[in-house]
Amino acid sequence: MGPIENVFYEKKATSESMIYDRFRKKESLNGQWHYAYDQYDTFLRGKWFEEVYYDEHGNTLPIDYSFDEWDMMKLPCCWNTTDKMFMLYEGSMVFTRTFMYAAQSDDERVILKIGAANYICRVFINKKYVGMHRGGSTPCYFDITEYLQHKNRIFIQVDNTRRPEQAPAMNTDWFNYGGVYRDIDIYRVPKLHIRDFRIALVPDSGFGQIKTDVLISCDYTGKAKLTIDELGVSKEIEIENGKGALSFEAEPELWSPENPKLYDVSLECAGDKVTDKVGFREICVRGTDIFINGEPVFLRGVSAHEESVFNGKALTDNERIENIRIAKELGCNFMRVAHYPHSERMAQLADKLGIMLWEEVPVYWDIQFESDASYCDAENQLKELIRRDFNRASVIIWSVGNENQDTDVRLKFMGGLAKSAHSEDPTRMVSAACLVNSQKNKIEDRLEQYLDIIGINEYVGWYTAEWSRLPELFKNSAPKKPVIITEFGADALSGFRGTITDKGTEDYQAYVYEQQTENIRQIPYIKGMTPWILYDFRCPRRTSAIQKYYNTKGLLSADKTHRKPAFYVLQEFYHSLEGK
Ligand code: GCB
Repeated sequence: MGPIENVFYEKKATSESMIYDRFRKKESLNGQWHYAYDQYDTFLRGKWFEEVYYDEHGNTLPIDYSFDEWDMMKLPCCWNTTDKMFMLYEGSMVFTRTFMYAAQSDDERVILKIGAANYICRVFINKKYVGMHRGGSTPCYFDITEYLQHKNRIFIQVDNTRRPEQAPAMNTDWFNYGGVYRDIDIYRVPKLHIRDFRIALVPDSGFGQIKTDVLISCDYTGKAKLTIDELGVSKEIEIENGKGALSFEAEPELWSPENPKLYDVSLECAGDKVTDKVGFREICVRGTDIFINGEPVFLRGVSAHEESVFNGKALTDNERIENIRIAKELGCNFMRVAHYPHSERMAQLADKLGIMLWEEVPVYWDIQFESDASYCDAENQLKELIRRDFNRASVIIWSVGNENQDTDVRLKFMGGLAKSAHSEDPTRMVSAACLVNSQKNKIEDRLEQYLDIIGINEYVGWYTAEWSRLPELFKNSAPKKPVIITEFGADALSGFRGTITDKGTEDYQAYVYEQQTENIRQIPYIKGMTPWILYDFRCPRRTSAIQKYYNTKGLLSADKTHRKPAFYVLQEFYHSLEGK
C-alpha cells in the first residue's frame, strides 16, 4: 500500500470558495451514513474511492472494504459521543452514502457545503477526488457539478489528527472532537450567482448611512438590486467584473442587546436572489471607551466553549439557546465564544435574542508562528469566519487568538492576522486575548499596536497565588485602549464545598470571583470582562481529583443542572453594573 499522494493535499476549499447561502433553498445530506474508522489511512493509500473490483483480466480482486455493509452513523455528529470505542479516537474516519441527482436547469451549479468537519476533510464523488479543506470549525464549499450523475456515491474522509502546523496545534486545553459535526447540504445556484453580500452601517456616519458590498460569480457586469422594504430601500447596484458596492442614506432603528431589531433584506442579481435578516448597529472605540450606537458600554460577558455533555461540539439549537438564556440570566450583554469559530447558528441566534459576541480563531498556545503554511491556514480560517458572519450585528469583535508569548515571530503572525481582519472588515473591532507581562506585572504586549481592544487573561487567585498582584497589575498599567479581562477563574468541582481557603471548592471559586470583581470595578480602563467559563468542559489534560478530565472552572456543572455559588457572585456584580 503506497504513501498518501500529494494530490490529496491539493484542490483546497478556502474562503474564496464560499457562496452566500443564508436562507437559500437547500437539500440536506444529513442522516445515516456508512462509516469505517481508518487509523492507517488505507482509504487514501489504497484509493478505495476508485472502487476497483477487477484486475485488467477481469479477475476479482480481494478488497478490504464493503461500503454498504459498514456500520451507520447519523451525521452531523462528533464520533466521540456515538460509541465508547470512539471516545478518544484521533485519526481518520471515512463516511459514505449515495444520493440521487437530476438537474433542474441547464444553468445550475451544485455546491456542497460541509458546515464543519474537524480538522482536514476530503470529498470524493463517483470515484474522483473533489477537494479538501483545512480548519476544524469553519465551513467548506465544493462545486461538485462536474462530478455528478444520476446516482452518486459520495465519501467524506475526516481526519482530526493534531499536527504541529495546524491551528490549533498539538496542545489545547479542550477536547479534540472528531467528525462531520455540522450540517451537510447541497445548494443549486445559477452559474451566475451571488457569492458574497455584506451590509452594515458606515462607521462614523451618524447611523445615517448603509454600505453594501457584493461579489458575483464570473466576471459579471450589470446591475444588482438591494431591497429593504421596511426602510423603503430599493437600490440598484452597479456590478463591474463581478464586484459592486453602494453607500446610501437610511435611518434604521438600531440593533442592540436590549432591542435586537432585524430587517429583512434581499439582494437580486440576474436571476439569483438571496435574503437575510440583518441588524444595524455601530461599535467603536475612543480612548479607553467602547461605544455601541454612540453610548458607552461595559461588556458584561462570560466565556463559553462549544460543547455539551450529550453532543460534544454538535450542539442543538436548543442547547445554544439555553446557553444564551443562562448568560442573560447572569446579567450578560456579551459572550466570548472561545477559542474557535462556533456554529453560524450561534451568531444568528445571538442576533435574534440580543447578545453581543466576541468570535475567535484558534491561534492558541504552541502555534508554529514561523511557518508560512500555518499562517495561510490561520488567515484562511479568519477570512472564512468573517465572510460567514459579516452580516451578524451581534458579532462586535474579531479575536485573532489567545495566550501566546510576545515574540517577534508571533508579532508578525498575529499582527498580520489583525491587519487582515481590519482590511476584511472596517466595521468591527479587532482584539486578542493576551498574556500579562509577568516580569513587570503589567498589561504590555507589542501586539497592542494592531488591536482596537486589549484582551487580558489573568489568573490572580488561581495560577498566580498572591492577591496583591492584581491591584498592582492594574496600577502598573496605563493602556491607551480599552481593556477586556478575557479570562480569570478557578476550578471548582461541582458540589464540592469547603472554606474560602480550600482550592478546588465552590467556596474558593466564589471567593476568587468576589476578589476579582471588587478589583475590576475600580479600574476605569477596564471596559468588559468574560470570566472563564460558563460551564465545565471536557479536557484530557485535567486529571486531578477536582477535575476528572474536565476543566472545572465553570460557573455551572458540565450538564448545566447545577449553578455554583460563583454564578451568583457574578450575577450580583453584573446587576450592579446594569445601565452603567
Ligand atoms: C487559559 C486558556 C484557557 C484555559 C484556561 C485554564 O488561559 O486561555 O483555554 O482553559 O486558561 O483553565 O487554564
